[in-house]
Amino acid sequence: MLEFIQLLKQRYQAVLGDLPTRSYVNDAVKTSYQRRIDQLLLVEAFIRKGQLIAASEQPVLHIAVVGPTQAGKSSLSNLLLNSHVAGVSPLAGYTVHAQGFCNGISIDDCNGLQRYFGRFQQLPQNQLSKDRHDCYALTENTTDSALLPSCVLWDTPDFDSIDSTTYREGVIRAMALADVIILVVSKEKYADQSVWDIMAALEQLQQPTLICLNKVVEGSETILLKSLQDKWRQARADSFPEVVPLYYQKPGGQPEWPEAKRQLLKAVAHKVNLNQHAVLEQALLKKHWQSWLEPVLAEHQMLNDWLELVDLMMQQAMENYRRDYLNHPHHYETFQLAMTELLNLMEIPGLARILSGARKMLTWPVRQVMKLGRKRLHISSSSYELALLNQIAEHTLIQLTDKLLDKAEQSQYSQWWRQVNSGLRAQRQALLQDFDAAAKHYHLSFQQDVESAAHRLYHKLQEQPMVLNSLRATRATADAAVIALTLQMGGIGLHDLVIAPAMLSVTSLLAESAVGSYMHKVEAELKQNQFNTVKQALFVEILREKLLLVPGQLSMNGHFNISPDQLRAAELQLTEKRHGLRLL
Ligand SMILES: Nc1nc2c(ncn2[C@@H]2O[C@H](COP(=O)(O)OP(=O)(O)OP(=O)(O)O)[C@@H](O)[C@H]2O)c(=O)[nH]1
Ligand SMILES: [Mg+2]
Repeated sequence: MLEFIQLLKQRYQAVLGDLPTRSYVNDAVKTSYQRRIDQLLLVEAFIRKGQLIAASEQPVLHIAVVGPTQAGKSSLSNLLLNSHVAGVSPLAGYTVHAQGFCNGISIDDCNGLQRYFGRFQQLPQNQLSKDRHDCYALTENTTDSALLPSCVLWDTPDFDSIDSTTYREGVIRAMALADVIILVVSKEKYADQSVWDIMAALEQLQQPTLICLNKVVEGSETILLKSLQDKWRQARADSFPEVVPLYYQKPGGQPEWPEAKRQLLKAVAHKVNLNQHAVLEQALLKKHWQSWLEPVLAEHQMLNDWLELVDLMMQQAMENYRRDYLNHPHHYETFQLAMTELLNLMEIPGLARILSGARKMLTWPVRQVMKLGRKRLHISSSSYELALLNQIAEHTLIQLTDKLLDKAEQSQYSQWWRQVNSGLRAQRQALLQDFDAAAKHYHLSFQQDVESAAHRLYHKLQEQPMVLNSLRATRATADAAVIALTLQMGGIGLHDLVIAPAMLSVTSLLAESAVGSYMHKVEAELKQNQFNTVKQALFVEILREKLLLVPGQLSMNGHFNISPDQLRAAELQLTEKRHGLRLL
């Protein structure tokens, strides 16, 4: 699951990083993507926290001091630690790294922390640099604290200053690590939306929480408390935590911990329950799962729409092919070609003389190859079918472009459709060339089927010597045979066949003869076979397959590119039994 969350987070970051250049993407999308990245960072860290707990024999208690800039987090950390280890400054956004201070424990007790922080490097506090944010510090505090239990107290950066986006991940990691949260707010900042967004985001982690209301003037806390409570209730459903008011000291002063609350933090620490972690982790994942995957699922839907669109176009293309070629009375040349083969086989008297000269000179195999080679080249170049197929392919791509533009206009994810369209435009030429090459190949190899149709007819005719002889005897057949020969020699084009009256009359002679119904059967089978071959070899294997690859070749950054299989595997992990509990 951790890997999937990381992948999803990286994809969100890449997609978001790709957005600014596109003016039509509204800010709401950016904001919601940023929020999801924060949620993913939080859940990623929370899963790592689970691993840390599982790997520790005696888990260390972690307390994080969080809050908006200048609220007094570092000042409060010092107060709690009874020291001056945390840097305090009137400059906003002063603390930019998570800094842990070991109280009552040693750094050695914190093994596994580096693993928790992953790519963040642990450095001595004095080596932290403002220029580098992917690090944190861990320091042993030597002064005794009367307020804290044994723990690591984390002073954290703010999450609301302008620069905070650059070091936000450190804050999130510290927050997910924390068993106890101390929220520090000053009276100026407690109502800020950023504070309550964070508090809402942490609700699922169910950390015992304390609110420190800093810089308050004595006597004003009752009104503030009421308002604070309202804010909490708007953000979270769990009970309102204890609030510790820290009164404003004269300039340069420090917050002061109330005497009556000296044991408070130790009491809060007792409420920590690490056994709940796995359950909370699942609940957190479940809470956001649908919203995180919304654009991923939308992409899957679009891929599916694309598939359906391509299939529809292929279907239309095949309908056009059937209407304009296979079923077209003037253009269907393939069967006529079979008829010319038949005429060849019939060895029409009179023609033998013309042919025999050439035949005698060549032995059969060479003769056959010569004949086929020359004929096939010639047949391809003059084929109406080939020209039509290329025209249909071109028309299909034009129609696809139109449909893509429609989709881009209607869809919430217009960018995806636009990019598919430019991908298609970029590949158009190559697609048509591949199609043309495949069409030529089909056309040549289909001559075998044409010849076998001719042979079937010829065998049938041999069973009917009367028909065969009367055919041989007609003038029309002799004329047609001459046309057939002329075709083979390259004297006429294929398309001339279908309008040659002699060819037509041979066809109708046969149709009316005893082999008429057989001839229709052969023709129908040839057509069906041809339809299937063209569909498979050209439209399915070439055009459709290449079109379906177009979305996968889009620039990675603008898209999630998480496959349905990857998603399924992750969802399986989400629903599988863990620790004997089935949550989903
Ligand atoms: N007078 C007075 N000043 C305080 C008190 N608490 C904090 N300050 C001042 O407020 C300023 C900010 O305090 P910090 O503790 O650095 O605040 P922070 O929340 O850590 O701020 P960042 O690190 O920038 O996020 C400093 O100048 C402190 O001296 C207080 O109780 N009284
Ligand atoms: Mg600070």
